[in-house]
Amino acid sequence: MERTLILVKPDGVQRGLAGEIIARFERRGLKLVGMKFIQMSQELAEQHYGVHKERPFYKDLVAYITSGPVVAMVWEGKEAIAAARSTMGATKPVEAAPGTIRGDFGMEIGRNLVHGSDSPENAVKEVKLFFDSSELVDWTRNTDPWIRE
Ligand code: D4T
Repeated sequence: MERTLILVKPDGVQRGLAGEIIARFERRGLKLVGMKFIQMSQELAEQHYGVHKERPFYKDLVAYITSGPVVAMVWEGKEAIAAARSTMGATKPVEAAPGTIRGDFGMEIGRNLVHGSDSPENAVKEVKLFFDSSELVDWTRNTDPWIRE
C-alpha cells in the first residue's frame, strides 16, 4: 500500500476548487488518511521545493506556494502515487487531458492547482515534512472490497 502527499495549491483554494479537487481523489477510490489547512512558511516551501533550487522558476514557485493557504493531504491506496498523478493530469495544464484536474481547471504551469508526490521515496519524505505520524489515521473503509481486489 502506498501513501502520497497531495496539496491543493493556493490558486485551487482561492478559486473555491478545494472541494471539487478533494472529491476527485475520493471518488477515484483513494483513501484519505490525513488532511490539514495551512499557510506554508517560507522555510517549509523551500524544503518542499528544494530539488528545484537551481531551476530558473524556483523563486516564483516558492512565492506561489506561500501566496495563500493550501490543503495538505495524505491519500493511501495501491499505486496511490500513479493514480493520484493521473487524476491530476500533466504538469503543464494545456497539455493535461480533459477530465483531469489540471485539464479541466488549469491554463498555466505556474498556476497548476495541485501537487502530488512523484516517487515512493519523495512521497515518504514529503508526508514526513507535512505530517506528524500522530496526524495520520489508520482506519478501515467498509467499501474497500468494492474498490480493491
Ligand atoms: P508538482 O511538484 O507541483 O506536483 O509538479 P510536477 O511534479 O507535476 O512537476 P515538476 O516537479 O516538474 O515541477 C514542480 C513545479 O514547478 C512548476 N514549474 C515547473 C514551473 O513553474 N515552471 C516550469 O518550467 C516547470 C518545469 C510546476 C510544478
